Amino acid sequence: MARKKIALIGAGNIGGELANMLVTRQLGDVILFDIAAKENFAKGKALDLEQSTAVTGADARITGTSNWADVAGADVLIITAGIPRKPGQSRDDLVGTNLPIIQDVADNAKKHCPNAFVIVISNPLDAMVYEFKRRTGMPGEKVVGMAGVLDSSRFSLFLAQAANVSIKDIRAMVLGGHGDDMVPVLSHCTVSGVPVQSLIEKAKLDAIVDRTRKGGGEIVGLMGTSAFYAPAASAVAMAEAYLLDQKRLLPCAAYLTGEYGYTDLYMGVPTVIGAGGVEKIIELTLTAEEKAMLKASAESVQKVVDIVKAKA
Ligand code: A3D
Repeated sequence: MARKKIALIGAGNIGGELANMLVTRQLGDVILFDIAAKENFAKGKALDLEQSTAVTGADARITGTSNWADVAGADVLIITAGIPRKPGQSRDDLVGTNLPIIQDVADNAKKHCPNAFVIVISNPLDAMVYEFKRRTGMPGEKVVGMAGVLDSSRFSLFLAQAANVSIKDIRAMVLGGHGDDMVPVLSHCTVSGVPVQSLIEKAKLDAIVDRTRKGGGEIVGLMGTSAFYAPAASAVAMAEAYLLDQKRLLPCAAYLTGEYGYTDLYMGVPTVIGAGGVEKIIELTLTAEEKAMLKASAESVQKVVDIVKAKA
């Protein structure tokens, strides 16, 4: 069987780490695409990484390019094109800069790889993935946003540290929009099936929920730019679920057509990802408090989507 083709649109911090992880896991050949002004940067990163395969033994080709023709026929497209946050900025502050970028990427993706499974990472996430789907007309099951896996990974780490248990045993999910009012779902959160509320006291849990919501900002504050290791690992988990038909249950920004009472909106919900893309959206039973938080989060997403719609 021919190797799969995975195109990374944006060869910056997340793009580079994505390429490294995808190649190390031998999930396919990788195209690192960036704008013409950064073509040599993309080519250099690709060459550096390809040279590492002599040491790691990974069988994969890595190509740096600014030519969309090289992306043609990609099986998976992961989009990080755009600018990241700086300290003091919210994700929504990026909409003015990143909207025309996502529109440019959408137009080219529609032309060159209309059958790809698309994972959008650019912020403001829920609005950017909405615009990508709207502009390309691609089916909802083939266009998802990465945020829930990352937000859940932050939530899981803080819970594992507080309970002093292995991170492997944490089952935790964050739903809703990828903003500071995201919804860490405590009612479905366990340590290998043991409800987390029975292991960690309420005040500590409240602090963990708060830290999770501000988890992206914490890293921007420390580094002056946004996170890239955990975001890349999260998107690789999604790409791998699709490429290997793993049918993993992962929280992703998915296109809603009535689920949880929302229509024509992208928001983080539990999904099953396999060879069909988003094969299923799981509707959890939420507490009244969680439902109210989800409503507030959906309203925040809708506000940014309305800005996008007005400019589109
Ligand atoms: P960065 O290292 O700046 O890389 C972005 C790359 O995109 C740069 O190399 C740009 O040249 C490139 N680019 C700009 N315009 C285009 C275009 N039209 N076509 C192709 N490439 C282009 O940023 P990063 O990798 O740290 O972050 C990328 C995006 O991901 C930002 O918008 C972040 O806010 C976002 N992000 C999202 C999450 C989520 O959980 C959703 C987490 C972390 C970062």
